[in-house]
Amino acid sequence: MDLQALNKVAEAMVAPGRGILAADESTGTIKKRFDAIGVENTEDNRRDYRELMFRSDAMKHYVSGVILFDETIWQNAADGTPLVKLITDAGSIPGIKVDKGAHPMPGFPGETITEGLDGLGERLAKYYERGARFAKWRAVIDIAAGVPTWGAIKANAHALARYAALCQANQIVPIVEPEVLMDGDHDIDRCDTVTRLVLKTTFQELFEQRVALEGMVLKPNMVISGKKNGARAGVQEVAEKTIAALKATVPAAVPGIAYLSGGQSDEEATAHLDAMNKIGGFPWKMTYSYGRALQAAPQKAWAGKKENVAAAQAAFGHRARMNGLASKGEYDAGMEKAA
Ligand code: 5MM
Repeated sequence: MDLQALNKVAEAMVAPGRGILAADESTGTIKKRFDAIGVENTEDNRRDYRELMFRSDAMKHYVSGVILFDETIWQNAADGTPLVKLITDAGSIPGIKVDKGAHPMPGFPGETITEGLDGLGERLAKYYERGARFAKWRAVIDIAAGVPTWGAIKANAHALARYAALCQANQIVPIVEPEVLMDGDHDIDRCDTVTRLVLKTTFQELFEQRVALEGMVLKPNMVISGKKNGARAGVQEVAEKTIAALKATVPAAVPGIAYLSGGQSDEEATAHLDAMNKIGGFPWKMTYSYGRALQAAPQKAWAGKKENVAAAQAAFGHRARMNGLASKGEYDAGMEKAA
């Protein structure tokens, strides 16, 4: 393992002003997104949609890396150019989602364990050959009555650490994503407690599996109220509590934090990232690795029609620019209206 080279990639992924586009929706998840805009979930439509983002100007300025799904990394654009080449030509880094999804965890009702470790070394070597320089694995931790349990947190953290070690052995930077869901009715303090335990456990497992922290990127949830909570915390409280939780659990050797949006609205996700960077005083770069919060607007603008490609690229460019500014603490909500 060449740690210096891994660190260089990790630093580039979280470079100020840029962030990561999470375009790694599996076929089932992209179907849900396409259903919402009345688009048939065919291989060509998935390709056309992703191609329009990868060809957009925003890629050159605000997108440090793209997380791809297995189908996409092997796909060519309509003119035969590999989609991976469109990404590298834009100066962005191709990445790959390598987990095989969160599955019900036997003996732990209501909880999941992320699978995909078998044969992962060989898969990583093939992805590296195709151009991937980072990977992603997502563990899913729900909050509900009696959940999460210690057993599920520990098993998911262990799998994340095994995955991260395999990535580094194959010269690929692991994005470590332990996502505490915001789907429930819990308050922000419950999210705070669970997030701290999950992060603490994850870093203990990373240590035990000898993962070099300088060669990874953390993709956590923010500390935030559940979506169904009647009295959701405001932007400043989310920013302060997220920074405090991370300072207490994430070692300074990690180059950067790239947050997931987790179901926040576009503007909420941008405002939270911006508020954290305005506060500052932490040892890591903080940026975005958004899926829904970057893509909801372009999907709506595109609606599967060729004549809407420019409008979709503009919508994507706007969100990417807003988040790029937020990664430097230079965003202002007024910019949304102005645009
Ligand atoms: C883009 O969505 C990714 C997951 O797709 P699957 O559910 O099909 O595996 C997801 O892992 C994503 O990368 C992160 O959760 C962040 O996305 P959001 O939408 O939360 O920012």
